[in-house]
Amino acid sequence: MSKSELSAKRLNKYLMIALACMTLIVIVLIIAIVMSNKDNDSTKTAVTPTETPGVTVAVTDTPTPDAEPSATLTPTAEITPTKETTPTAEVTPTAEATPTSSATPTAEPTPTATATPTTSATPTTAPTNTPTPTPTKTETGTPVANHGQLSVKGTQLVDKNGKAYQLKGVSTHGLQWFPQFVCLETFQCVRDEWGANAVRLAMYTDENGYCAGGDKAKLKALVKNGVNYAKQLGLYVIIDWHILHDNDPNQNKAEAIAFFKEMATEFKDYNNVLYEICNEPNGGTSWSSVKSYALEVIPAIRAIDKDAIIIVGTPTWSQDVDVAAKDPIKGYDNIMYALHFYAGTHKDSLRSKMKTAIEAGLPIFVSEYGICDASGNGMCDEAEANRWVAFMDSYGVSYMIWNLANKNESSSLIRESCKKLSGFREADLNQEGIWFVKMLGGKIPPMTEKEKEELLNNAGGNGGGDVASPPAVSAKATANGLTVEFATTNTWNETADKCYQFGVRITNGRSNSAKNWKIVITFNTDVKSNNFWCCDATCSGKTLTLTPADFNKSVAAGASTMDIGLILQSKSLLKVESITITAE
Ligand code: IDC
Repeated sequence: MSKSELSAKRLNKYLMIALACMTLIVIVLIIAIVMSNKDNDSTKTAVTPTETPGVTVAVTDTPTPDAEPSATLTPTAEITPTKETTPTAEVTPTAEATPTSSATPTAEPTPTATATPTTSATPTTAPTNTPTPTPTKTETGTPVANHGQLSVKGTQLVDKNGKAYQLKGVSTHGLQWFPQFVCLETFQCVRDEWGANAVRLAMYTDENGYCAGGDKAKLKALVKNGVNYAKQLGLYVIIDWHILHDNDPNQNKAEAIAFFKEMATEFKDYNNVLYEICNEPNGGTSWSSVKSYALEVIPAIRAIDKDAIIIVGTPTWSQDVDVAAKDPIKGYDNIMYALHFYAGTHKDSLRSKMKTAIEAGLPIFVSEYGICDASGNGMCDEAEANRWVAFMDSYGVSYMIWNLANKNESSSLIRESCKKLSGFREADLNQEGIWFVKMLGGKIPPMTEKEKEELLNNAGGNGGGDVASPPAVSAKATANGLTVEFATTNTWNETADKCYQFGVRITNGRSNSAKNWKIVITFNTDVKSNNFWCCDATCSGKTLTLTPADFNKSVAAGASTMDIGLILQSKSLLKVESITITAE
């Protein structure tokens, strides 16, 4: 071995040792790094599917054959179950399904419990929670801000964009009797909580009204304030020259012209005012007489206010629209004709007059209606009222309910016992009021069982019989084409007894007459009756049996009985347990 061979061999040996040392160092370093990672990064241990539920979801949802666990196990954004199973965007009925949030400008921003189905992931829950939409409730902004100056196009009321628009609102009672409800607070409640878009100011001419000894200045101030409150709230407002017992508007024509000139001067630049120039001509006043009155009042208004809607009353308490349709007022735009109904009294035959008139081209405005009888009292007929609403809606007709007051009568929306001016609960309203708010899709707190009971117990607390038509006791049954409706019209306490006044109505839906009808009602407790009319009533324990009087033994096909009623007394609160009707 040469000297050079020897040194090369030695060099190789050193190199091998150096390499071995370096390999050792690298191994030690790798072990150190691995160990330190193991301590610091706990997610690396979470790769075992059994260790965290999150992993199980990931693996089953996205079966990745890939051996690299960290890639499949940490895509939280896509896999998190909450994201997939709560499609908040579709399910939560925000803007469309809960009108409270977008529609009522101020009222209740909190959606109701039923309307936020956060617990359910099925998108079908949204439609079932959708209340009946009404023009005012589905919009943001006030009715007047959205719809501006109204006008008449053909038979239809239209808004500033020429689109069909319905006013659905409330008429005050006589301003001389119930001035307190003409206030910002009540009107705001009517708009935001009840869902109305218009108010009507009923200024009686007779009965201590404007032309019969009433305080003219005060009445005019009420009208002007009322219009300004409505303007402030973006509500439409009807100024109603409320003739009634003074039959013919010509009786006070000069006063009417002066009044409307003053109003038109004051409000010519407002876009929310409508004028109703004669509530209900009656007492044989003919259409030609009404028309000649209108032909003097309309030009007086038009000379000042060029475009406001003017509503003209029609004969027979604003029912003879068919007569007016044959001879309408010519030469003026934006004229409408009043039709008034009370669902307890007026039914199909009045609707057919309305249909005839509209089809003949007459623009109709229902500037007053009630769901009780035409006296403004008696039983409410919700089924008939609903038929009217559907009918008016189908023709795009506007309607204003009678009345915004707390008088002891069925047509007063507010109970006599309620002295509030806003924030009404169901317990504060009469049957007509509750029906109205529901019909408009408004939102008010419902009546609790306790409130129902309290209402009955307090009835009569200030003299007896002061609660009109509490909804506490009512029943309805249909059998063999016959329907019987049984409802409280009044309640009060008498010493140890609870007293209930009931109205009863039988409707014969058969094609032949029904004879010798018999109604049997069973209550939860014993009842007695000493007072009944248009029927015969006998009580035995918990059972009441009603049979006809001499004159109503037979109910014609399609007809309803009228005026059957009775007073029942019991020791405790009444509940109907069963009701049957039979007839030959
Ligand atoms: C009624 C009121 C009642 C008042 C009476 C006065 O409800 O409290 O004592 O007027 O005359 C109408 C009239 C409207 C009536 C209403 C109910 O426009 O003034 O109100 N009605 O009778 N037309 C048909 C019914």
